[in-house]
Amino acid sequence: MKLTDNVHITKWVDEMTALVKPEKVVWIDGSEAQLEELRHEAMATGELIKLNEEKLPGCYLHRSDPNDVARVEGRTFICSKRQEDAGPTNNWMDPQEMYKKLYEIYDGAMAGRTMYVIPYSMGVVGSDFAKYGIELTDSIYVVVSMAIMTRIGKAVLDAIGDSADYIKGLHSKAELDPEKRYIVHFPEDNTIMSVNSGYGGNVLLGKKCFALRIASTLGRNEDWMAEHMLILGVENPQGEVRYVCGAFPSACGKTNLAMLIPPEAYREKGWKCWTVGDDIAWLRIGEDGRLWAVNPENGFFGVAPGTSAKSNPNALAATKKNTIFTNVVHNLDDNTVWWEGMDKNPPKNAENWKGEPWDCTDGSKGAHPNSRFTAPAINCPCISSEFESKQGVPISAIIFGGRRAKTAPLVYQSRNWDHGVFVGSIMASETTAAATGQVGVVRRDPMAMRPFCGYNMGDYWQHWIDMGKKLSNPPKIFNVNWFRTDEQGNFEWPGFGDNLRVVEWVLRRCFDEAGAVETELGYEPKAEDINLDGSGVTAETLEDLLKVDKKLWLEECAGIREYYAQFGDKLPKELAEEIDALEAKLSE
Ligand code: GTP
Ligand code: SPV
Ligand code: MN
Repeated sequence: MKLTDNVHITKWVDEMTALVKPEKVVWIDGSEAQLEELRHEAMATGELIKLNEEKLPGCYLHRSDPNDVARVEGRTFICSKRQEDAGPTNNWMDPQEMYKKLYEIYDGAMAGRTMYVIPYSMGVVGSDFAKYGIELTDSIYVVVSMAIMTRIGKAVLDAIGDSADYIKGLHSKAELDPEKRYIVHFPEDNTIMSVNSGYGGNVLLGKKCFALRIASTLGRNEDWMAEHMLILGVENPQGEVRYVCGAFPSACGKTNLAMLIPPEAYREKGWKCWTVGDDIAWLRIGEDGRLWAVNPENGFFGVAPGTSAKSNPNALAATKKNTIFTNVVHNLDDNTVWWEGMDKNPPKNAENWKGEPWDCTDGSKGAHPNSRFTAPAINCPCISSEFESKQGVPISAIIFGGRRAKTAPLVYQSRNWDHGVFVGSIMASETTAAATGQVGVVRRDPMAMRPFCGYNMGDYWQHWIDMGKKLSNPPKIFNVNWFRTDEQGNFEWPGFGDNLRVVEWVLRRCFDEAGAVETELGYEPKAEDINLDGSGVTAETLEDLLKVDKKLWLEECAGIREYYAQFGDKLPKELAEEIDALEAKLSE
């Protein structure tokens, strides 16, 4: 039964139905009864495995195809009419050509299957910030995951009313053929098409496809920003909560920073941290001239390996009920899950992420390095009271960061907004398992948006600069690196909860409460400006972590120039001036 009379929706659903030819069409109303029915259906086919109801109530294990475990950046396209609007960092094809190619693949792709129609909202339904989408899919895993990650159902259709203002999304697992796998965005048509994949980042279309690639384009046209950022509230002993956004590339620590537990010495004094978001921020200019952030998501699609009671107890706690685990170890003794880094007791009687018998002593990994949990945000013990706030939270600082074994210091502050945009634009990080391809190679990932910017990156930088001009009270911009290593390759900074020591300095800088010294890169704390009490880090190590190696940075400048060159005259003049200025300072 159709749940709406909106002709813009019904006409499109009918057209897509005629294309993919499902056996039946089911509209998702968002009721628990309907979702429960679907979970049962998925259990019968093995698509979901019900886990131990006492230990993990409402939790399921899902396995994606072994050839389909991460985002496929090489097969992700931005199909704007003009190639220059997609820019050099995106794959591009002429929209008409791409539609033709995709329609051939979609033709009859859902034959014999059910097509689900999922109305969903990014943001609180009915709020000024919310944007709506409809995803058509032949996967129950997608339906039940979207029910965690977004707000779904009839209420969304009611909010859309008879408007044509919604994002169209068509997903089909089709044959899961990696050669015919495409994740395609038509920003000029507000349309997303994803085919031949079943992996979260490729198929939960509200997330990277809509909330970043399509939304970044909307934001450019409507004077706001869609960013790959966590949103964290830090409450000091005086009870003031100050908010920061952090843009780190995939699997570089956003979820961990967003759910940070203060070190003991901080907890004793009354410091607390609150999670507003762990992956995506939509940012707008408030009437007060500050930047305000909302998290458009409703759940966490977090990296499982490494998540433990020690590293991130809040994330672990969030996964204890109503969670879907993907590609982790199945402990057959008590029907629970496990992954590398959870604890030191891998299960003896278990299946690995592929569902094969797994011997934890044979040296093979039990969980896929990009295995994930899909958990409701409300499960998180430190979820912010502002999580559902309609206007969002005011941002004091933006923190960029990446994985750099050398080069980038522990922390530095930019001189001003434009210089901060420069700092974001020159981000580089070692690649991770979040996307297919080589792991551990340094690549440029401006603002952690390289895989997610829906238009020309040069225009995107210009948009950042333009937004700065419209903010009378802009956030201060910083860069951090938790991943500097010593000669032996060990991390020099303890990271995780201890990152609050750096964030404290960052926030104090925003309120003129902390000192700094000027370096070639910007402002850095003096070693005594960072509280090391109980961290085990010596002042000497901290000094080392803050050191700027001029020779390495001059090499970095050459790399930045080479990277910038591909943008031609799309490179904002402000950034061209900043690289000149940096090189001049390093050459003094
Ligand atoms: P996406 O969900 O892919 O966008 O990733 P994310 O940025 O949320 O990354 P996440 O917080 O899940 O961290 C990924 C990996 O980085 C995990 O293996 C963590 O253990 C590791 N990590 C996170 N924070 C730190 C840190 O402060 N220091 C070190 N050394 N590792 C960290
Ligand atoms: C990322 O890769 O940045 C993620 C996971 O947050 S995915 O949804 O796969 O993009
Ligand atoms: Mn992410």
